[in-house]
Amino acid sequence: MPRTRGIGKNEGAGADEYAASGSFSVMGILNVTPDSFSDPGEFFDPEKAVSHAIHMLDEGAEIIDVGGESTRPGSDPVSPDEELRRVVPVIHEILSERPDATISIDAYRAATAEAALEAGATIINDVTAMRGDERMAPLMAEAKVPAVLMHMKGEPKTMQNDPKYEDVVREVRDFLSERAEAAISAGVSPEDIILDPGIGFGKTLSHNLLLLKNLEDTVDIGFPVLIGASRKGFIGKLTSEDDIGGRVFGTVATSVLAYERGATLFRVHDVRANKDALEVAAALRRV
Ligand code: PMM
Repeated sequence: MPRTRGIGKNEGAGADEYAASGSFSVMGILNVTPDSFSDPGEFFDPEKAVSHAIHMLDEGAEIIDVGGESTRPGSDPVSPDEELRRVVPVIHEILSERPDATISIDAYRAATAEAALEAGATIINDVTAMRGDERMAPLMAEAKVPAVLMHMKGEPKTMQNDPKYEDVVREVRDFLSERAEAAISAGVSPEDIILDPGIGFGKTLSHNLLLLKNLEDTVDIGFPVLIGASRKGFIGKLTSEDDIGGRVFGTVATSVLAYERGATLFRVHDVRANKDALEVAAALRRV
């Protein structure tokens, strides 16, 4: 079970209280996978994964989001055992090197999330918003840790095949409100709920832009909002940047624009660049 509650700098605070503080947290992405779109195989080796996590903590990440299954468009699921083999030792090792690190587990299977919590993770990041495994809602309720509920249309294998909405902003807002209510009915504390519009998950370029532009609609639901736009395809389209590592500048723009609209958590690959930009944006808000 989790050793600490709360996110990032605010140890002990609920997610809601954290948002009210006007601060932000950078969540560094650690994909322990051979096939994620942005860093394919780079951190599949556990030693490399741990040293990258330490690097991101040194760059100012408040949270490390550890995932063992790629959710890139077109990807296939991995077996539950394989997912566990990838993430659990890495979480143990990060915490043995940095006992104060806050670890989030990027998983939709309750068994994976539970094993990660036992290994010391203290946040659950579920891209299916509890729809991928019926045991996830009771686990979130029992574990009493912050939980990210994300919008996704369809599933990773096919989600980018011509996604359609009548009104993407309204549909994503309605979905996230409904999921937050479902979590509360299952016993999750409202203070632990974090919402995420799911940039790139069953969305075209214009869907992603509309969601970012109208992010206040997601913020107005009343929970802290996480944004995960880092290096995603729509940034490559806008900047004509095929090299995924070259999408950092576009990513930084999305972070600052999302912060201005009320997001407080930023799931990114390039911690330093995003953190510096967000520090400047936060200073402007404070003056
Ligand atoms: N994106 C990816 C994976 N997990 N979790 C949340 N909450 N939000 C996201 O946008 C998100 C996620 C896919 O991106 P990656 O392959 O770079 O990890």
